[in-house]
Amino acid sequence: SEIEAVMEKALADGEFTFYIQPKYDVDGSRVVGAEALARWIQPGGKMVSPGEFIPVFEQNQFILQLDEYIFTRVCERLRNRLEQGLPVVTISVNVSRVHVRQEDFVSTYQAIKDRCQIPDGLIELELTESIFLENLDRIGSIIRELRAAGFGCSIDDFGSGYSSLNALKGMPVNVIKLDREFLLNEGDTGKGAVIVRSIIQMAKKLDIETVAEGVETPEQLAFLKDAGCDMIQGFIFSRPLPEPDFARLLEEDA
Ligand code: G
Ligand code: G
Ligand code: MN
Ligand code: NA
Repeated sequence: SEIEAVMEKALADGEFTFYIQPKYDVDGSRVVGAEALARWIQPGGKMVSPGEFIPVFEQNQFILQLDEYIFTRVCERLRNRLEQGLPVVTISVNVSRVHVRQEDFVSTYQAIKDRCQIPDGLIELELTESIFLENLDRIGSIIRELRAAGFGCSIDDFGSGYSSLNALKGMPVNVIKLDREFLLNEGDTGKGAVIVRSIIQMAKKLDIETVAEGVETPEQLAFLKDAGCDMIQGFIFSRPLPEPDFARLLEEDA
């Protein structure tokens, strides 16, 4: 494909970068974390959306290189801010399920974290719910290794399709990210609302924090606050921002 013809050169030329979307407390008064999201900005300024390139890169394995590249850039940025004494929050980075089939995934990520001297807990790795389709024993042991290496771990897109609640038993994740689909076209009375409330209650009992994604309206926010959701990520508070804009936000917040 067209994308495949240029992807390696694009990576080498620095066309890939990341935006950062803040996560807020339910009152929207404090930035409590953030997610790094890959962006491909081609010469001339054309932005290719992740929706176009991530599926292609998952097919051809190039996602392994892109994820590691984004993760490395985020670690370097954090190191730089820590050295300057600037405020930081926990940043989550997406990891494709393709990684969990690689023998050296955990050791590679740990080596980058160590090289950048990132304190434990400052990076969270987001594993999409579709990892539940992989070997569950293997996923469980990878998550345990990641936690032991000082990474936070979240299940992204939780509830979008594959979740088996039973699988959570063997997965010591510390965060669940509720899929945006839950919030679409729903008041706080529909079946979706009952399910969201139940997931949040279950998560609390399992000592797992919850993030609601794609929150856009005051009604959704009020519902999530009432349901006891811990963190809000969505356009209602902020879009994904270029890194310098996010940095400014943190410094104003501090
Ligand atoms: O930023 P946006 O909402 O358009 O992202 C679209 C999708 O791309 C999301 O599902 C997100 O998880 C995925 N995505 C964004 N950045 C990365 C990345 O660095 N690695 C992987 N594997 N997926 C990403
Ligand atoms: O990794 P994940 O699939 O969770 O990626 C989050 C995606 O959701 C990104 O593409 C981001 O741009 C998008 N997003 C974040 N907040 C909102 C929102 O409030 N509404 C919509 N429609 N998309 C959002
Ligand atoms: Mn994500
Ligand atoms: Na998601």
